[in-house]
Amino acid sequence: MMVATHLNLQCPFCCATFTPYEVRFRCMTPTCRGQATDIPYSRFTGEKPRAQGRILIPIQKRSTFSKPLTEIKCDYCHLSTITRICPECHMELPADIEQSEAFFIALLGDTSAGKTHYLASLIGYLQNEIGPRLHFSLHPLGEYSTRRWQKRYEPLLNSRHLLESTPTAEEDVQSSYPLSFQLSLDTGISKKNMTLGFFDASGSDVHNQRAILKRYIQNANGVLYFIDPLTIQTISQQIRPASHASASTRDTTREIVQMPRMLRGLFEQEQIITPQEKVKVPTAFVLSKLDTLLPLLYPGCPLLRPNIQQETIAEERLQSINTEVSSLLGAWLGPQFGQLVRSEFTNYGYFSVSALGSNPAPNEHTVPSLSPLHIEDPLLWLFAQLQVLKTA
Ligand SMILES: Nc1nc2c(ncn2[C@@H]2O[C@H](COP(=O)(O)OP(=O)(O)OP(=O)(O)O)[C@@H](O)[C@H]2O)c(=O)[nH]1
Ligand SMILES: [Mg+2]
Ligand SMILES: [Zn+2]
Ligand SMILES: [Zn+2]
Repeated sequence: MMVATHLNLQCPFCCATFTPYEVRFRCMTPTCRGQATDIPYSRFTGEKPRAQGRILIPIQKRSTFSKPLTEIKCDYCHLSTITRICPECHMELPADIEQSEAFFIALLGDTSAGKTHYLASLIGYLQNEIGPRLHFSLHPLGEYSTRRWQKRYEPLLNSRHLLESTPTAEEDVQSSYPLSFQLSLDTGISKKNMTLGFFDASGSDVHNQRAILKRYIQNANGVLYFIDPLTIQTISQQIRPASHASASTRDTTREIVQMPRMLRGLFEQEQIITPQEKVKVPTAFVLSKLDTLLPLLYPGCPLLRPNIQQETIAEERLQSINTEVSSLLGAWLGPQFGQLVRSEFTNYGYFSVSALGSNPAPNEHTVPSLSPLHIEDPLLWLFAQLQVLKTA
């Protein structure tokens, strides 16, 4: 029998929860003869099975109320290891997992809504602009996340390459899991580490309400729901002449209006809320591709004002953006959308962002420059709701 403990740990890679007594170890001796293929690891990463360090399972004697082990001896090479791994996915756990809180954020929305470019541009902006101002640093967590980040996201920042549409979870198992970062907050006297995991869904999985959303919804501490303005007919009709042909001809206005109900349904399905309850997880409704909307905004609109560099989260500014985007969506989608959001969610906000700063020319694979607009707003709002950083 496992010794019960109040402290449950959560894997930053696969979101499994377990007690410290269930943690496993990996022998790291390069010459150890106990190496073997690791099926759970390759199932998780999608990599071909290969010989890896031996998995060591601590045996906790019944009725011993001892502390969980911090190191263990390999039964093959007899050398000690302190490398702890998740009992489910076998990924190496951060050494300070007991002290670092994890926050998972689900990026949802239809195909091409702008989720992946948003995430890439956001991380770059947090690393270079917001982090130094709010005293934190951010990096992909471990080698696995670093590889995923470098392959699927970083080309936008390094070479202004447009990114590929996210594969469905069936096409690529990685889409089922969060992309995790370590956020280190400098509190003056010490450093506070936390994990930030982003579920970047394939729009097709969201649209078809695929089973993988289960993991997203069950673990999300916050939701960023993206709305593509180019799929709202009242908008695309007004901006098409000025923008490129990429303005979609598909009118999904009706689907967008019904979306709060669909999203709420996912929470109900996972029994996170009862049919009588509203969704409590903070949810940001994000109108993407703000650059294409600029010609439609009136002079003095808060969305036209650049964000002022501040050392705190400016809640007043976020509030004025919220009011503005809410009324723009009301004008473009009709009053039903706002009404559905009010009746299905308790904690929500409206935002508008541009990940790129300009509309990419058709058939181009790169953007001439990367100048995001209001990119940090929805995340800083979520941070304030989740008390990730101190607010003003
Ligand atoms: N004008 C403009 N276009 C953008 C912006 N961000 C993304 N796009 C365009 O929208 C397309 C789709 O963006 P993605 O980020 O791949 O959309 P997604 O929501 O991740 O799509 P799926 O992965 O297929 O679900 C991109 O190829 C860009 O052409 C933006 O900030 N402004
Ligand atoms: Mg994507
Ligand atoms: Zn795991
Ligand atoms: Zn060994």
